[in-house]
Amino acid sequence: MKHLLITGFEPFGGEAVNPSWEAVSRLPDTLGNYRLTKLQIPTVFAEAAEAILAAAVKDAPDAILCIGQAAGRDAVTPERIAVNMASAKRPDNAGNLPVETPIDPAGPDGIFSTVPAASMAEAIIAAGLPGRISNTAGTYVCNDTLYRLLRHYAGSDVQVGFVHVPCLPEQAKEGEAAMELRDIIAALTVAVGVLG
Ligand code: PCA
Repeated sequence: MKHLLITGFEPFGGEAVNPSWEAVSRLPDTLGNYRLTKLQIPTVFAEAAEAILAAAVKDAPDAILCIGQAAGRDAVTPERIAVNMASAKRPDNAGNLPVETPIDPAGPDGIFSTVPAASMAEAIIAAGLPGRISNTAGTYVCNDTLYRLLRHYAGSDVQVGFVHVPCLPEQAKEGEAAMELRDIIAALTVAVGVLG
């Protein structure tokens, strides 16, 4: 059986919950070919990726899938690419506020995810759930985490991916998109099923 390290973020921006961890923490311990290790990570630039790499050293995963909240999105969105840019509009949970800062001055401008993001989106849609490929993970902590992991695992067999999920109904402001927790869990289950 293969091993998947799957992560969700702690709440940030004054929220009480983060749907990514609410969903990840409720996934079963095995899914398809994979045994799952679930990890909650800090919403802090660089530290989130460091926490994942520390966990990965202990129990070498075959794949790493990070899940994050994307307020305003109306679908579960596998990310195609991470960009070498950190630019925040609000401080992270440690007070960091990078503006127009390269994540790694020696790194490439962008790095494609190494999971089949487009197939994941198609599978979510085929399951009757809202799904869509995303071509930007933003320039906040989620993109930073994906970029650092992809850079670390470049050229290795470890697959690295990221899926953004909508807010929960209790978080969404008037008129803002949201998705029920059970649907987010179902979509993530489908996404994991697409991993080889
Ligand atoms: N979403 C933020 C960081 C943590 C999270 O869940 C982001 O999209 O960068």
